[in-house]
Amino acid sequence: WLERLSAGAALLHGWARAGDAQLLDAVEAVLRQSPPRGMVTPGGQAMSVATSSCGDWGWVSDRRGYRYSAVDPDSGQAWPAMPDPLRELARGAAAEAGFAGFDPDACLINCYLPGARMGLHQDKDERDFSAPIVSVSLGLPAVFLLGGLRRSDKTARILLGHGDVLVWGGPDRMRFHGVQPVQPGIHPLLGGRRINLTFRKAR
Ligand code: MD5
Ligand code: FE
Repeated sequence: WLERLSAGAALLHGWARAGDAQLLDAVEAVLRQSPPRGMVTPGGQAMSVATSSCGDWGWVSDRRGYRYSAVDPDSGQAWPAMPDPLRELARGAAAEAGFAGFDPDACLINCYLPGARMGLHQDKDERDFSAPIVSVSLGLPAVFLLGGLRRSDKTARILLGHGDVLVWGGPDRMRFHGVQPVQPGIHPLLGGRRINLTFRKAR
């Protein structure tokens, strides 16, 4: 069911559950071509989340900064194409939340093992902030932190389980957000990990 969190943000509970095995197969195929890897922030901090991408653009971070790249810096090749089931899931979820016509050109794949977390940040490396962002959670649950437009705004905690899909657009697109450390556990399909797919219009 659709839970409206605010004017531009919706949580589609369990939206990605129905096709989860096919979805995971497609994600695993991408990860064989471009395996998840640790990245460092421009400040030199190692990120605890391992990251890959598919689609025309992939998000990368290193000492030179955050940016979108058409090439996987590890393989020297283009990122794997965005599999149709992923694209269709993102388009369908966006439309359900009121953003018909969403056409993502980047899918960031965040792989969390127990203890991995993501600090409070905004997504602002994209060229056009008018497009929404669609986030799909798979595997172990995580506590998502949803803040406001200033870093100091207080955060709400939202539990994200397997198959939950969040859509952020309009005034909510630029909220600060993060993920608390993932707790150990075993998910029947994914085992001891959480994977988050983040679909974006990068360029
Ligand atoms: C995750 N990933 O669970 C999250 C899901 C990232 C990231 O944050 O940057 O890779 S995406 C959550 C999100 C995206 C855009 C806007 C907002 C939340 N928001 O306004 O709260 O790995
Ligand atoms: Fe983010």
